Amino acid sequence: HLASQRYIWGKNEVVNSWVMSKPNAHKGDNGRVGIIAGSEAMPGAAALAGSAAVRSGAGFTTIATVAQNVPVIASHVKEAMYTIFSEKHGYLAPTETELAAFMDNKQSIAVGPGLGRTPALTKMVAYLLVHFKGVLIVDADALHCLKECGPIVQERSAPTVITPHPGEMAMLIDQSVSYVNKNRFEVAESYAEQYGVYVVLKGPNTIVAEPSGCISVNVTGNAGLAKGGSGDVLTGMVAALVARQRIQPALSSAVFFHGYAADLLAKQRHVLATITPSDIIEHLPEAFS
Ligand code: NPW
Ligand code: AMP
Ligand code: MG
Repeated sequence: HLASQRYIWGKNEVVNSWVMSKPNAHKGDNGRVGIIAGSEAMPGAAALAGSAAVRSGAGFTTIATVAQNVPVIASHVKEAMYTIFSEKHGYLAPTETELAAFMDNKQSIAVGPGLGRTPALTKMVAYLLVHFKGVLIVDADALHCLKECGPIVQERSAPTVITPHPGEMAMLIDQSVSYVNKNRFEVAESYAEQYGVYVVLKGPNTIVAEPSGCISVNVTGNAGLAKGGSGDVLTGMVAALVARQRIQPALSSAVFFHGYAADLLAKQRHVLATITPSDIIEHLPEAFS
């Protein structure tokens, strides 16, 4: 059956639903966020996601990555803490003990940016799906493990969010990218309902589909976001917002602000190709204001 409700998530919806941090809040109240990201060849994805989480208000951000990445990432994301996971050939291969310790106390964990696709990643995603009780955000390479994870996706009782671009969505449903692009509402809605997950189907006019069938459509963003790393930034923002607000509106608002920062930059720059994902993070304060 088709969605009971479809709506545009615009500026009024964002402003009216926004939950301000309490004046007497301490860092623990602002959310403990985990980011599992990066491999030897892709430290930038972890830096972008971690930096975006910090800039979006996460009280504590901890990045789990390979040891050799920590100095380079930490020089960009000074506010984050770091967990070094075991690795194999430059890719993360954590033990269950390492994963269990990392999950402890976190309201949200994002897994995927820059991890590469390895058998160890499938084990890691399966472990998180079964054992993590907070909001799990599955992005990028981690999305490629979901089909192999089977029924544990549906069986999970804590919330799961997936953030595929159209290429990743096509892979998940064994269809072509053009099929996804022609049927965006139906694809997002039916996946969300079938698997009981929140689907953030990216691309111009990103859609957020809830397991209940509700769908919101984003109206911000522009082609300045069409650059490697934009999605990694969004993942960090989503992880931060869901850690301290209700999952919806947090998802729709994260998508709104990501695009709104790009729109602010577009007004200043005119040449969209000069916008970078790092610029998006720098313009988040202006966008949030
Ligand atoms: P084509 O060939 O472009 O037409 P992949 P990925 C297709 C990390 N990154 N948007 C596309 O088709 C990520 O976090 C690290 C996008 C192609 O076949 C991941 O870990 C960075 N793609 C890893 O790289 C910065 C679309 O889907 C495939 C599409 C791989 O992620 C970059 C691409 O998907 C990057 O974020 C659409 N609208 N429509 C870093 N600095 O460390 C169709 N496609 O192979 O999963 O590649 O998204 O780059
Ligand atoms: P990813 O492909 O994972 O790096 O994610 C790309 C991000 O940039 C998503 O949030 C997309 O919605 C956004 N994006 C990419 N291209 C465009 C575009 N032409 N217009 C609006 N948003 C875009
Ligand atoms: Mg991506």
